[in-house]
Amino acid sequence: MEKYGYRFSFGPWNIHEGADPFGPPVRPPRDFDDKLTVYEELGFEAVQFHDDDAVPDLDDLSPPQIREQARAMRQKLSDNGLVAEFVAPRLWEHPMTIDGAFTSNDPQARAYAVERSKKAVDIANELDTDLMVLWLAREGTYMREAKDAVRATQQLLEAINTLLEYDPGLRIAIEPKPNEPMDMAYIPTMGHALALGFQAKAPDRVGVLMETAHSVLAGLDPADEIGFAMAFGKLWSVHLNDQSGLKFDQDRSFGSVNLRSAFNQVRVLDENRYWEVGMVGLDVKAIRTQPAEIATKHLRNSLHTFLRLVEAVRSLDREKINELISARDYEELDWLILNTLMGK
Ligand code: 3MF
Ligand code: MG
Repeated sequence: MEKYGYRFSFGPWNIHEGADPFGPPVRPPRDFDDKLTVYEELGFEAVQFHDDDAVPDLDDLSPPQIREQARAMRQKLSDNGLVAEFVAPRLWEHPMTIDGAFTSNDPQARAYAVERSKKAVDIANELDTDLMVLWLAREGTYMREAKDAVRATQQLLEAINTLLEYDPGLRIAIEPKPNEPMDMAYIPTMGHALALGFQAKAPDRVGVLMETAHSVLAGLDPADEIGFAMAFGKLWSVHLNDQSGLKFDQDRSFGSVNLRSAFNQVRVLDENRYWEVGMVGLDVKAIRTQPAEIATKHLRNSLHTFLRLVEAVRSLDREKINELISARDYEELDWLILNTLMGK
């Protein structure tokens, strides 16, 4: 399989049991070691981690115990020919984060969030990655009057500064999402994430992760969100997937809902040499109906769709496109793209 210089990653949560808010799991859990075998089988080279994917129950462990377990995980990765892409602190499940993590109204909860994130940095170091992803899941409101948006923004900045200071080699990629689990999130779009990063103490070490479904949920174009971040050299990771309109976060296979949008995401990534700066992360979930023994096809499909779209982008007749642009014949350009997507 020609990969055109791209490296692919996903997280262990992308092989999951199919539970949703209305029903229990429909597939048995696969243990982590078993999931690791899927990576090579499907052509992936890197693992995305939540801190507790790498070190389970880390809240109950001391920093040296955490480091030791993370080292064991690194060994396991290298035994499987894999590397870690990033570590993300899971700041949305512990009772301390019910009212938010870095922006909680409770100072003890805020302290917990910072301590937990420092542990995630330690894990990243042991896993030999300099990248932390911050999905600010519970930083926002259900009840607008319960929080102060100015103060919350400053608290987020302080937390980021604390982490940058804690590890001078750390890079942070903020993953914006407009809602879910919160009604309204404080960092809903690429613009918000980048603005926060530019204000940080070490702005060169703060970038972003663009997730397709999150951009669609914000009513924005994922390819333009990618382009905006790449214009500043700030796109350090992606969660490519798909999303059918404004509903719950679906994490559908890449390109399966809106192939033209997927094409344009690949186009902007490829034209700007994304393979040189980041990995292609696929944050996709099998739909609930998929039988357990064949529940990794969403990963296969997403990776192959990406590669097929790279081929489509590189096959475009640039001269012809420039002619059509000069003639302002965008209808013909439309037809050219549709034909490319339909296989002529
Ligand atoms: C939520 C997400 C998350 C994040 C992950 C890493 C479970 O909508 O997309 O995936 O991507 O926590 O930051
Ligand atoms: Mg994601």
